[in-house]
Amino acid sequence: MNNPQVGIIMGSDSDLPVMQAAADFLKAASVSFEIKVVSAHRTPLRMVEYAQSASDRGLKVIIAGAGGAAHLPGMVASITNLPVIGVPVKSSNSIDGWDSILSILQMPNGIPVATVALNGSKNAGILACRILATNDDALADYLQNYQEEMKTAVLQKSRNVEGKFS
Ligand code: RP5
Repeated sequence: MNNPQVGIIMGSDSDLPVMQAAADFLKAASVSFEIKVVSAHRTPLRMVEYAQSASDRGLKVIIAGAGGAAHLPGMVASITNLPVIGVPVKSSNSIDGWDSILSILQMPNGIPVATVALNGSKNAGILACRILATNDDALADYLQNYQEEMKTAVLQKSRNVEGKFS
């Protein structure tokens, strides 16, 4: 995609089934993004180059997903000043997901990572859109409509549940 606003990175292609939902939300919202495998441990210099160049290349938000000893989001956040959203992935080398969560969540003061739920990449995509929508009225409208649709769906579910007992 030309002039990506959001960078989606993940530690391995094995993270893609989880990270796909972030890409899907951005695509549906017509937000330009790039998506790459960048490993903190296997390609540390690529990670540094990616984070150092991200702002100059026009990225506004980075979504970083990783599993196990998940250092990618925090290390990227330590290099760039862009907002970084971390997605803990329950991966093949993850004990039960808590390793991924805590590795991404428990950042030291000064280097924030906005951590979403385990495997919660859809919310990472939505949060990235909310950040961009502070300066994009059309995107803000899209997100407002998205919330209205959720509300309508919940009300319909409630009517369905109520109907079973009336
Ligand atoms: C992490 O190790 C990756 O983010 C992935 O979640 C996990 C396993 O990677 P693979 O062995 O599947 O490549 O760095």
